[in-house]
Amino acid sequence: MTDTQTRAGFAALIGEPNAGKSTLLNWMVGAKVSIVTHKVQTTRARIRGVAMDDQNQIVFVDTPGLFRPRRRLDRAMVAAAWGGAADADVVVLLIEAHRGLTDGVQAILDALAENMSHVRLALAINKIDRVKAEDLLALTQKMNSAYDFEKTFLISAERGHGCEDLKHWLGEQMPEGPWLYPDDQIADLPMRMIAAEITREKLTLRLHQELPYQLTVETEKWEERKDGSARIDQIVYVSRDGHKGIVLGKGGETAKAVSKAAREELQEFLGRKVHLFLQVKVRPNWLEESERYSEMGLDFKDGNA
Ligand SMILES: Nc1nc2c(ncn2[C@@H]2O[C@H](COP(=O)(O)OP(=O)(O)OP(=O)(O)O)[C@@H](O)[C@H]2O)c(=O)[nH]1
Ligand SMILES: [Mg+2]
Repeated sequence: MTDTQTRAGFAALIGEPNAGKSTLLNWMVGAKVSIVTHKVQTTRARIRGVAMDDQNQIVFVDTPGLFRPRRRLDRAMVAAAWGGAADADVVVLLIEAHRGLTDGVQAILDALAENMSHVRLALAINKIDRVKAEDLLALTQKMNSAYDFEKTFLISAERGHGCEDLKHWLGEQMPEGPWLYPDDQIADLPMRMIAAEITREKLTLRLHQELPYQLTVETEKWEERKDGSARIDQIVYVSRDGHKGIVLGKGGETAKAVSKAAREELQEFLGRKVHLFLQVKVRPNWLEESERYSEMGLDFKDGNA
């Protein structure tokens, strides 16, 4: 009887911006469902990805990075991250091996101790490919004297090192019960949102400084065509006139390159032809508009101090 008992639950990934949470989620799911860039604050909302370990189902919850919020969007992102942790059966804190116990990590540990001491917490030291093995032992000890983690994993989310062990352990920690999603479903994000995220990733990779933070992408229209292809219309909202010019680039070059890269990835994801049309609109106040937040899957009210 125990052989057929299934388990299912939620494992939230939290950590500082850039720790590798989205990379780990994608590895666990076996597909890219959450966008990844080398820049901080890439993920904006809670994204779920479904992974199976034998008969155990783990619904991974990718969260925005935790940092000291300043603006409304920051606050909504950080609130979404803590919300993801509070609802999970197990929380995995990701830190970067080469950065160690930073002030930012310490702040997260303090907040966990204060508000979330009931939450089961595991530590994943990520990016072990960037450090020497002997440094890892010292960091493991330092982290475990700073907080009483249930378990520590040494991983490289990018290369997959240690990830199988982490998945297996999490599978065993999930509560007994029926699966929450069909076992062939990998994400619960609507396709139009995944499509917008892919375009935002390509923009973030190509644009410099603060600009990626200042823009948002929405899928405006999605049309299924008779020939099996899809026509997708998206709007890139920016807050200033000058930003529109930067997103478009000289002679529209930047927008064209972004649109090509996004279209190629979408075609691969969907397995069919895609016609992608991007439009850039200036909307000075979009960072204060509740509709923009609901499109991103964030709670506008959480952005209030
Ligand atoms: N060397 C190395 N780089 C990694 C590893 N895992 C992730 N990265 C890189 O770290 C950067 C950030 O990865 P993300 O997965 O976007 O990080 P995140 O924690 O989701 O970041 P936010 O969404 O901004 O909070 C990317 O450039 C990844 O390629 C790893 O194991 N080793
Ligand atoms: Mg992320």
